[in-house]
Amino acid sequence: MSDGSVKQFKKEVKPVWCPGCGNYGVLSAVFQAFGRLDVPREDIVLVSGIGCSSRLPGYVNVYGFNSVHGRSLPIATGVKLAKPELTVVAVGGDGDALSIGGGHIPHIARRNVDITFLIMDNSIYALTKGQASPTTPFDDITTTSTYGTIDEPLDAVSLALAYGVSFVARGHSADVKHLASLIVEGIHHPGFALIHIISPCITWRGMKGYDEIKERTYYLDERHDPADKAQAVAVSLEKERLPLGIIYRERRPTYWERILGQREDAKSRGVPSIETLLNQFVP
Ligand SMILES: Cc1ncc(C[n+]2csc(CCOP(=O)(O)OP(=O)(O)O)c2C)c(N)n1
Ligand code: SF4
Repeated sequence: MSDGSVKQFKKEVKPVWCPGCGNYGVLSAVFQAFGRLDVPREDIVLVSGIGCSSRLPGYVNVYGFNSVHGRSLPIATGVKLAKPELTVVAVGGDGDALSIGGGHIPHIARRNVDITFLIMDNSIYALTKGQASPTTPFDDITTTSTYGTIDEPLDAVSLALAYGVSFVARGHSADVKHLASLIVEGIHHPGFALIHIISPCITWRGMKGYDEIKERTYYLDERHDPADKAQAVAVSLEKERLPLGIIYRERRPTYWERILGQREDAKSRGVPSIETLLNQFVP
């Protein structure tokens, strides 16, 4: 059983992220959150795609899977369904989550698989050297948009609400304590939890990321009711200052609960088990 300490989750391996990268804040929040879970290390799995942010599982002393670009969610789903008792957390960048991997979000949302997805959004493809990503703001200069981007950016929170994700939150890497609380809440939520994390890349987008975070965000207070979808959609559409905290939360059956329900239903109707069916073909 976990002794609740953060130290047990730290590895000897030192992160190779640039000094000042927002990913350090996310890593600290993950350490703090895991320390508060009361779940043994060997029952936690971190799954990522490819990118600077997707290196995170390599730095945490739990089971980790560094998969291929954009495929963390299908792999995390497989892990969770094979061993539902595990705590499964998927992590990755905005490119990984919303571009190449974007097609997986609606399906995990409608199935409500009980995993937590941390989208570390730095608005750039950082590992591959600064190309415009699906969340790069309009008109920004990047290595692939030297005259400014001409694409509108995607918003992870609005997408999550439209897809029917049952837990939607936003935090940022400069407020580790707040982010750790969101991660704990997301993991405790029975169902798919998507946490959008503003996590600046200082190398390809500069230090302005940190100054802008405080100016461009505000914390939701008790006037916000996360059970009210209309209110959640309304705050998600605010663009001048982005809301931070739990934006939406809904309890509905998880995929595993539905599987168990269907199994019980089949049993009560006398449908033979898989073992019985297989035994008919095995001499
Ligand atoms: C199938 C495939 N396509 C493209 C790549 C190249 N690639 C590696 S990481 C990456 C983008 C990383 O950006 P993001 O997911 O936003 O993460 P960040 O590095 O910014 O944390 C790309 C395009 C790849 N590895 N595999
Ligand atoms: S390139 Fe950007 S995202 Fe990657 S480690 Fe450096 S600061 Fe972080």
